Amino acid sequence: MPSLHAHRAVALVAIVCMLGCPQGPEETTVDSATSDPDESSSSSSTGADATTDDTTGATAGTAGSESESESGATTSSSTSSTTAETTAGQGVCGDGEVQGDEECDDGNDNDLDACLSSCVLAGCGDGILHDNFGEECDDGNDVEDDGCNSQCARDRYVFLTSTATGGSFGAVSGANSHCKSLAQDAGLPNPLTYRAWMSDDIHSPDEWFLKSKGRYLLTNGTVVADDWDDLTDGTIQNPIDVDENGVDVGSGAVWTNTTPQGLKHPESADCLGWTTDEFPIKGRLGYASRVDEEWTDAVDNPELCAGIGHFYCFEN
Ligand SMILES: [Ca+2]
Ligand SMILES: [Ca+2]
Ligand SMILES: [Ca+2]
Ligand SMILES: [Ca+2]
Repeated sequence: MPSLHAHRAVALVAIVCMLGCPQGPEETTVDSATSDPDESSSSSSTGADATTDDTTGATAGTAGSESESESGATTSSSTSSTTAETTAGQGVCGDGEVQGDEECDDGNDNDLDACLSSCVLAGCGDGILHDNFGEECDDGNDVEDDGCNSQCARDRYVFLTSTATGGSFGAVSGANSHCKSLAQDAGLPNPLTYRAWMSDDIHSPDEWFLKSKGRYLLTNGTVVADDWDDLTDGTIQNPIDVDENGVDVGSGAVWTNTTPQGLKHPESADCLGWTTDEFPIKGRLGYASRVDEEWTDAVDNPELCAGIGHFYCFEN
């Protein structure tokens, strides 16, 4: 066993010296030859040059590789130390990489996309309107009754038409046009979005209306419902008895043919698609003074189309 170790030791020394024992006897000889004044300067110089070249080459190579190695090590340690500091800190918002407390970092200054320039995810309540994400408004607060609620849904107006008519008014589209016209004349916001709360024999508000998460208000500010679900749950908070100008009409029949859920009434009666007021054709209506289901579906329905009714107009 010891002899085996000895062999290995010798072999290792041999390998080590083959790879790098620069102070070999030949070089020493050359060095002494170089230092010999009798040698011609050229040969000495040549020898010295050769030796120096070798040595310099080796040294330069070693120095170079050491230098590279050191410089590489220095660079990489410097980089990793920088990275470590950055990771440990808040990072740099805007560099395109998510670090520290950043929720996101898309590397741009666009606040209208999914990541704000402050590296916070865009959303309802940040005070920036993101209609591309379904926000109707964003007032940056959680106050529900200031026109923009905590779900970023805005208020919508509802009114009872100041006018009334028999059951012939050019179909639901005629009623819609009348709602738009009255809303526009009254200076209400988004007048061209208005629709009549009305069904014909086929369609209904459930299909036509945007099911808002925001409030429905009378034009005098009174709350009718907190949202679509509240509007269609069978009762409303206050009667829809105020017209487009904020005037309290008080009561009146209203053409609807619509259930409290916003659907076409199962026993549909719509004055032949709201195109006739001739006897004995009938239509269904609601009562403007009511908050129970009779607001849209009166118990004594249907009524003759020769009677007079208002419309409920909703901002959509
Ligand atoms: Ca960043
Ligand atoms: Ca952005
Ligand atoms: Ca927003
Ligand atoms: Ca608000």
